[in-house]
Amino acid sequence: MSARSYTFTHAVTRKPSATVVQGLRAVDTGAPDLAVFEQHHAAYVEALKSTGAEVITLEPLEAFPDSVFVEDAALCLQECAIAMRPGTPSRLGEAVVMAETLAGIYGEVLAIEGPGFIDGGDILTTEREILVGTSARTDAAGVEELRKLVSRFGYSVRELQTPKGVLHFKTDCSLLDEETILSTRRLADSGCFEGYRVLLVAEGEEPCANSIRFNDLVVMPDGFPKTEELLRGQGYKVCKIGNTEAAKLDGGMSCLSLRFSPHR
Ligand code: CIR
Repeated sequence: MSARSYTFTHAVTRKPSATVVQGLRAVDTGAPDLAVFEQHHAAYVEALKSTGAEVITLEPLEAFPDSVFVEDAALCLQECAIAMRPGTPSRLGEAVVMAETLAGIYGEVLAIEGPGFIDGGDILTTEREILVGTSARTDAAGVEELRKLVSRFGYSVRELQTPKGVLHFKTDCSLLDEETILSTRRLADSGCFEGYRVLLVAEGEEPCANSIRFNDLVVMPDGFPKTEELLRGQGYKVCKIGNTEAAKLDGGMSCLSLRFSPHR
């Protein structure tokens, strides 16, 4: 049987909207260039498609500047899709819109109702468990509500802490295979990946910790040659995608898609 944590038949993405220039950012390094963002996004979609997956690309949502980062709006598992409750006011409505899209695929969509908050970017689903980092966007009540929803399907949820000053848990780590996690040193040093094989991103290349394993590919941002070499040396098939524009809004490879294989 193939690994459910990185074998996917489907992905959902959303094109960046013109309002993406107003997207949230921790540090202002200038607005993203929409045309370049669109090119990067198209290359990303093509990479996912090249693995044989069906990629649904939704039209831009002008009312939500950060809606290109679809990952935060939902968690998709084989058994169910769950609309998240994003922990920043300007993004709450994205989950409602995404729930409608996912209902068309899964039939029914569960939802985090609150009072807690949880962003998809704080959730790393591995073969054996679901890791959730509390952060400025995700709180303990959100994690507890998720735990209750997924326990009926046999998933165990482990609450961890996203490092201070880091937007999301997955800003600093990615799943590479059943037993391997790519991580920054600052996150791995917390001991949260005990029992996993951990590959550390090269010093100075921390932003590429946000990569994704999607079927046979490891999709990583362009411009991190030492980590790329490490991954290739370990036998992974690497695909590089430009990420300069999403990075201005603290976004990366995981943020740009929801990845799943629905069991209908
Ligand atoms: C935000 O601050 O919400 C967006 N500018 C970036 C979201 C990145 N998403 C992710 O890490 N999953």
